[in-house]
Amino acid sequence: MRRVFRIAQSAGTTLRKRDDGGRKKRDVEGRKATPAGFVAAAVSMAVLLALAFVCGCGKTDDQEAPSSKAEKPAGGLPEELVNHMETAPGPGVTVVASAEKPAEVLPADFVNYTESIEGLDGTVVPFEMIAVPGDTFTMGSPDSEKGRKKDEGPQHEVTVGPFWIGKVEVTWDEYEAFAYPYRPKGAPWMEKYVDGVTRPTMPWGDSYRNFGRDGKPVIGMSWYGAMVYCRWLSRRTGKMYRLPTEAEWEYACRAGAEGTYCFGDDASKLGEYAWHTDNAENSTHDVATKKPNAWGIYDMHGNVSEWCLDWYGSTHFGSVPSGKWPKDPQGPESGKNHVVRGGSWKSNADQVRSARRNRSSDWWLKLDPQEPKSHWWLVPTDNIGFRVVRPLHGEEPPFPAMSNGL
Ligand SMILES: [Ca+2]
Repeated sequence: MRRVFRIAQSAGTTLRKRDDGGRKKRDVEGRKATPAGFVAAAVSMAVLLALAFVCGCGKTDDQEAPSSKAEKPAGGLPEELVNHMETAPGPGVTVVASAEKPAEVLPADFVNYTESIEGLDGTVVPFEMIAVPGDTFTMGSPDSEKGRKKDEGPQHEVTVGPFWIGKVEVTWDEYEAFAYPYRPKGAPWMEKYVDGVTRPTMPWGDSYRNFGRDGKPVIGMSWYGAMVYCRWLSRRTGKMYRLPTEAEWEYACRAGAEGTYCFGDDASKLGEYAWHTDNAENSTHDVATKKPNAWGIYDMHGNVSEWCLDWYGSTHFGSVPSGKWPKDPQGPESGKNHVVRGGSWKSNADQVRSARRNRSSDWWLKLDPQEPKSHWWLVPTDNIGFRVVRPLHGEEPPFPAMSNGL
């Protein structure tokens, strides 16, 4: 018998910068939490409560919200590298358990959280992570789906473990905290900022492509640049961040929906959820200015396409017999190009579908006048960005070899 329960509802967090001139002080206040709630679907209340108790999520609307304070991240980092973290109740994620596949018992601190890093000139740059309990879902699209490409099939069931994913695409504020933390101003930056992590050279041409900077998703970085950012963020925070696998990305995009988009099949609603070619007016847009999906994640459809961890393989979905996919599957062991997902402001309605797959392309290097080509920036990719995930389990991916950035 399949049993369904809802573990939590969304909550909001507001942050305030502390104007004390100090770069190490962060202040978070005004947190608002909505008590967790349950939705029973076709099960008895007794079964529901028992299952919720086992999973440590046994709060009702009449009870207090879960503890909002998490322990400071460990890792032996110096105080100035330990970032403030504030947590909030998790998303409205439906977890399905069965006798054959019991739901994983998630730790109590597996909840949404906001973390801050130091941005340019000592500014505080918060970013929010959404807790997504793992589950089994159907990856790919059916033959009947409008706009479907052959590489989206065959559909296959895969299981992903629990992870957090960025509520929004990585912004310029976040990426430049990594890329250019030591713009020379006569300060002794050597002692303050050198941390052993390689960083991008300046791009050729205008980084922002006349789209603007504040609130906008970072664009134009190579897959290598996105990977090294994740490595830097991991060292900076004491938590392991990486790019999402293609399976994690599609699971988070769908947010439980099996149709064409996260909101169903009705393309007439797409403008409510996505910046794409019909409404973007040839530009990226501020993140989180369209509706989120059911799990509170923004811009999975459109705005900027998003790098994934995996190599692309056009026939990869058919490479494993049905029912034999390992948990947390990844793409081919090697390849030439990496996966890009979600479509962008340049994409039409078919190209921003949940199952749509894209990949880097050799021509992305051709407009770079530099020799050798930059492995940090790809000149034509004014529509490519990324978001980070933090898996609950698993090891950090190997540091990527210096590559052509694709
Ligand atoms: Ca996107």
